Amino acid sequence: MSEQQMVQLKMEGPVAILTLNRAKQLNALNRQVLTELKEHLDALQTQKDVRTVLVTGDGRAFAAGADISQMNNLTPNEAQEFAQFGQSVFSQLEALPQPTIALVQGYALGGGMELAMACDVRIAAQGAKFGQPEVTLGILPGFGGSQRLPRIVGQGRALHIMLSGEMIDAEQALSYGLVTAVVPPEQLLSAGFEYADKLHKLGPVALQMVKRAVYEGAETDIQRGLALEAALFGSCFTTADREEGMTAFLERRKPSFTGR
Ligand code: CO8
Repeated sequence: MSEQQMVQLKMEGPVAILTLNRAKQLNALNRQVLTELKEHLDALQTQKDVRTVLVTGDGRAFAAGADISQMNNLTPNEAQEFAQFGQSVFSQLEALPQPTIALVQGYALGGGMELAMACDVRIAAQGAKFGQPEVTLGILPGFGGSQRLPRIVGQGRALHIMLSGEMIDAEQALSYGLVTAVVPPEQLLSAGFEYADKLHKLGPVALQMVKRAVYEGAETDIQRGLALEAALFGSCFTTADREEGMTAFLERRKPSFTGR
């Protein structure tokens, strides 16, 4: 891993916290940030003891977008390659077996908002600002925003956000369904841990199946999506967690899942 540590990984029991650590530049996403993020994801995706991943930013921004000073001199081919690199890192984040929660304080703009959207759940601090201001720079979102935003908030709202380039506040993001909760800034991290605690009482295999059904199903038509759901449903019946969950219900006790 690079010595500068633009992305920190901290473990707190079963929770991994990924923190963008470039506060002076409002956590602008340059190649090094994305590379370090990828290195952490490479490690996390095989760590079964990690049950939830929180993604957050240090300072007064979650992330204010891709690094404009680094993008400014790119050739068309280099720009396409950079977009593909960022997309692949965010797709890797989305495909993590563990649930991921973006904890957004301050600005989540451009690539920063796209990073938040590659997480499964988003919680905002009061005062957070979201936006896809790429059009103000003469570009369009390039780290997956044009694809994920319509899937999350619907085409009309997504087009409004991307065409206007205007920021929306945390309350509006809540009303759009872009975030699921808005909390006081000082409670943002604890809100992430509380959410993680709730997930840890559930079977990790079932959570993983939900992610796969949603994300892989979104890539296909409804008939194939339904077939995928049925196949995943069937495979749950090979797990000890399914047996424990149903037996515990019938015995009127709390289940104790083992992740098998
Ligand atoms: N890139 C590089 N540096 C940035 C960025 C950024 N996106 N955002 C902020 N910074 C830097 C500033 O340059 C400044 O640095 P310095 O102190 O050295 O001058 C520092 O962070 C603090 O920023 P400001 O002084 O501007 O702080 P303000 O509080 O005045 O303003 C804003 C905060 C409103 C967030 C403002 O910084 C801003 O508008 N930032 C840019 C937001 C933006 O346009 N983001 C979208 C970028 S494009 C993108 O994300 C596309 C993703 C896909 C790329 C595909 C690859 C080709």
